[in-house]
Amino acid sequence: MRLATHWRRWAAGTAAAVVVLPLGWLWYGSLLPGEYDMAQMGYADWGGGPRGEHAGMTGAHHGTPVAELTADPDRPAEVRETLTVHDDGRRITVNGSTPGPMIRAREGDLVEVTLVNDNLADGTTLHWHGVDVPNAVDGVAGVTQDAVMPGEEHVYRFVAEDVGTYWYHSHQVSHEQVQRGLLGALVVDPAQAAPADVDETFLIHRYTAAGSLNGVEGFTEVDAEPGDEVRLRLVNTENGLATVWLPGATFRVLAVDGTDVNQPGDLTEVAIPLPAGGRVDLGFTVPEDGVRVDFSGGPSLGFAADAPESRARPPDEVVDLLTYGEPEAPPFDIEDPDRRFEYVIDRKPGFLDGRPGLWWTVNGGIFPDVPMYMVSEGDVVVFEVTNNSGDAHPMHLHGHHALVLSRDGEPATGSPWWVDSLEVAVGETYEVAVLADNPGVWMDHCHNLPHAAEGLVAHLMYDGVTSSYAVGGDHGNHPE
Ligand SMILES: [Cu+2]
Repeated sequence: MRLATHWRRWAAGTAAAVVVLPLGWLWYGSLLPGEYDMAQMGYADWGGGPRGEHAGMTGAHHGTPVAELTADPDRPAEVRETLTVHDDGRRITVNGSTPGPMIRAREGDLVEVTLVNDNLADGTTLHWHGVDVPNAVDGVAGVTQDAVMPGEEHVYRFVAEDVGTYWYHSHQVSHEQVQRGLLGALVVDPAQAAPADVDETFLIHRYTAAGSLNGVEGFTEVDAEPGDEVRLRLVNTENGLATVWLPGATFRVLAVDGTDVNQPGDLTEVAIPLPAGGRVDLGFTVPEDGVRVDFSGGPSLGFAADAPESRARPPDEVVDLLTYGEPEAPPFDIEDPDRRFEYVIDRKPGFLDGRPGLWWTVNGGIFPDVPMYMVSEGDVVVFEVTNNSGDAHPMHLHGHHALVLSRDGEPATGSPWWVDSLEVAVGETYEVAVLADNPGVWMDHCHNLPHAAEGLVAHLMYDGVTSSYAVGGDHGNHPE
């Protein structure tokens, strides 16, 4: 009897050890050091124990520091703004409001923005979403700068070469700061082009459960007359897909993620899905009885139209940008890419910095065991992005425009479809091509920002570039 009890205890103890010891090892091995250099991840061979202990984190390779990848420091700015961010306990405002002021530039202008952190205890940054800025001003805490602490300032300078509709937002603790309002629009007008009669920009955002347009829930009347040509710029600053529809109206999708669509055709009774982080510019002529624009989450717009008595449901059909518009030759050779990368998104149980959970994986690894996609300047790079994770992901590559080549093996046949924010639905595979023409270390992450905070982050990094910053550390850099 005694022997049997001992035996049982020994067996139970051994069984527990068999389970617990490897789990403990996985847990221990997942711990991130207090500070780590993102740029070293491409070279690091993580050993056991807290990450980075064995990784030789300090200055192991040579190259141009990220901080030196700037616009011409001697060129005076055409557009100058100061943006002061303030936490009022409920929302984060920019110059006293959220959304913050729109920054409007003309193609070729040098834009200089001074960020002032009034009182954001976590620190903050500004990221220029969709604009191919020099890497030093990409605004990612711990990768391209240190978080700007209360009382500090930081200057961003870039030439507005990319015409179109963009936005700015925090990239420090971004899953909180963006949702609470640290965001605004950035529009770059072409050097020469006649403006539309009505040119309006709306940021779609959920401060609460209800959707809002430029901070206004419900109906917004836009100043317009029948016969006006309208350019309606829409920015989805939420974490999920937004749906937009224009009941009964004829319209065109003029631009996607800032880039004009080639020969866009007329559309009626189709919904427009807008990924998190993404933008569309819609064009229409206001008819006699006006135009109404409806949005998922509740808000709506009226152009010479009254508030709807009851909101229409979105049309079943959606515009498919894979086939919309007319094709055009791409500006670089996509037939024979220099590099092909896989970006496979999935989920698995494990530890993220010591926390157990069901975490996102990239190519099978939980952050930071994810690829550092290494490229050389001038490379044509094809990414195959596959989503096996059971949830949709709006994928956002910094510093580059990506050209969609195919979806689930079906080639793109419409207008060149350039994206920086691409919705990859459950089970989908997209092939996109990128010209590596902007040296630096660039995030390539999910713009459902809580997902990014849960590790759905990888980086594109150029040969010959070294980071100047570290995640964690004295500055508390936490980009997601
Ligand atoms: Cu995601």
